Amino acid sequence: MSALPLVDETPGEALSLDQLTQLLETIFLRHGTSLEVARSLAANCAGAERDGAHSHGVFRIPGYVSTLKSGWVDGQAVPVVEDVASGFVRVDAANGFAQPALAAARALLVEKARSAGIAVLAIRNSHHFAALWPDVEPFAYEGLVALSVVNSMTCVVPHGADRPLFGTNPIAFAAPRAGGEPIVFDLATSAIAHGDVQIAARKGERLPPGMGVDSLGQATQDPKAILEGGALLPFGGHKGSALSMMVELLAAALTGGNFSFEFDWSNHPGAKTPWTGQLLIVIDPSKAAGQNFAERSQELVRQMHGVGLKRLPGDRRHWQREKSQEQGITLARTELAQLRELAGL
Ligand code: NDP
Ligand code: PYC
Repeated sequence: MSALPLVDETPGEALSLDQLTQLLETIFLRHGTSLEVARSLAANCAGAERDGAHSHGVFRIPGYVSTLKSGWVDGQAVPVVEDVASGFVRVDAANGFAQPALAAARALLVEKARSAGIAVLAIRNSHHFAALWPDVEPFAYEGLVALSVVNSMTCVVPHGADRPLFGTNPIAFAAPRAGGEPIVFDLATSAIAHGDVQIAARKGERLPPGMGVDSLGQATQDPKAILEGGALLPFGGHKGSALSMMVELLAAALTGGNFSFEFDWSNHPGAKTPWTGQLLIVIDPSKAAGQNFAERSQELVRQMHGVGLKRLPGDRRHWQREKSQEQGITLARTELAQLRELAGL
């Protein structure tokens, strides 16, 4: 975990989503991925940047590139999909990225969820370096409820322990809502995502208290001390720690993927992508008893607003999405120059 140099954040040009996606696709192709993988990762990363999910937007591109160069991940991998039971699909991502593995299994997963009412997708031998909400949100647009977990790399100290073991292990959930955007949340089970610690280090900013410890296990607000031999803490003490443990079990033990502590990338300098697993559970709420689920979601939101809530999880992304659609996606000048260089332009 090495800290990054301070960068010039001066805003540069604004790009449309298509322009940014195309630029990122060119970078992936230039660094050895198949067209399918390039398209999948570019769309994911550009969508994150459009929604202001900066810790998993273009900030990640140098990490993808160094990982591809290191030979740690197979950018040409062809996922192998297995139909194992009426409600269970398995995918071996073949040491490739998780997003193309999900794409390969998606139609079968939805078909099973619609016929059985629920279906599980277990992805193993996969690398996930992105935000998790893009994996679940599309299901909710199709009227389905989706939950996903993915484990990452050892950098989180379990509550009550002395040393890191868990990954930052996010959980994402999406549910349809009548008359509004789906309800979506996506959260790391660490107090802060590793990507946000890197961004704070890059900007020379301090973190709020309670996020991590230094190499001696002492509480610190210095992101560099966390990145250079320190570690993160789970969010919410023993509660976040239990959720992180659950993610290790579901995303790794259940799928056949690696736990966050099980892979060793030390022979691949530049490798940054966790080689783990991912689980998705998709439910068709039309099978449930009672009123229309999407109406019930809307009723819950109405009541939450009624007690004074101003912001739902996902609202900030949608506000930013609208802004990006109107004004384009503005990247820092240096960031855009770096992307163009990586694209060979
Ligand atoms: P945040 O803490 O920023 O946000 C977590 C969730 O809470 C989001 O859904 C967010 O909605 C919502 N939220 C935030 N603030 C408020 C508020 N004041 N009121 C209501 N809702 C709020 O995310 P994290 O830092 O935990 O995670 C960032 C990203 O990192 C995630 O996309 C995650 O998937 C990714 N990640 C990926 C990993 C991997 O292995 N691939 C590992 C760890 C993290 P909104 O988005 O609208 O702000
Ligand atoms: O931000 O914690 C993180 C993360 C880990 C892997 C990808 N993102």
